[in-house]
Amino acid sequence: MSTRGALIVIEGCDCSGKSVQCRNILESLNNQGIPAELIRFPDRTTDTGHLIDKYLRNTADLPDQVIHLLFSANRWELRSKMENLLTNGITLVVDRYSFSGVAYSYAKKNGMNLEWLKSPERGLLKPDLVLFLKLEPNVIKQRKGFGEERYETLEFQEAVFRCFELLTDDTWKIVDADTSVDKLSEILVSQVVPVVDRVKTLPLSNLWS
Ligand code: NYM
Ligand code: MG
Repeated sequence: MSTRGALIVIEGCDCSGKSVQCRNILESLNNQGIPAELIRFPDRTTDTGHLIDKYLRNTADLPDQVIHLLFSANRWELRSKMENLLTNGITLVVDRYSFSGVAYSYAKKNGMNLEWLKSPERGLLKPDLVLFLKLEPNVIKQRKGFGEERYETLEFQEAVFRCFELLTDDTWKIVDADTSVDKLSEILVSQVVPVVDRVKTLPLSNLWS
């Protein structure tokens, strides 16, 4: 019987080390003979991604509702590709997902309610594991590059962190990211490998449905 790959999501505030960790996890899985690929949201290479990129770099302005739906559309563009890869036995390491979508929008506190924000995400694939890299906004603030894009202020990151907390469920593991890159990679890989094994014969399901 063919087995499926696992859908692993890495979440966190800006500059919490997600991208480096995603690369390290991928390399480690591949070294262990586990076929895996990296996916990153937003995917800035698609048409929706180009507009999202402009918005984040402050060269385009959009209503909060519009950018929220664009981030979601950017995930929907990849849904069938992701399902194909997973059913072909490829594990996906995903740098940000719907949780960033909801947390960053909800943190704006402009009246968009949680149910409305979650709604366009329903029907996307449900992750098997969400690893949340927890880092104090005060530490994040000192990291190289912080402050270059929209959303990258201490106050907003604190609000985003509190919004992420509202989205946790039993698929989440909160990991203290205030440690060395290598140690953190080791911790994350040790969480991922058993999940890859456990979900092999389980069906895929949909998020928030
Ligand atoms: N972001 C990311 C959102 O606001 N909604 C989303 O759905 C996603 C996936 O984009 N500040 C925000 C979080 C980040 C920014 O992501 C770009 P990154 O991983 O920093 O390139
Ligand atoms: Mg960023």
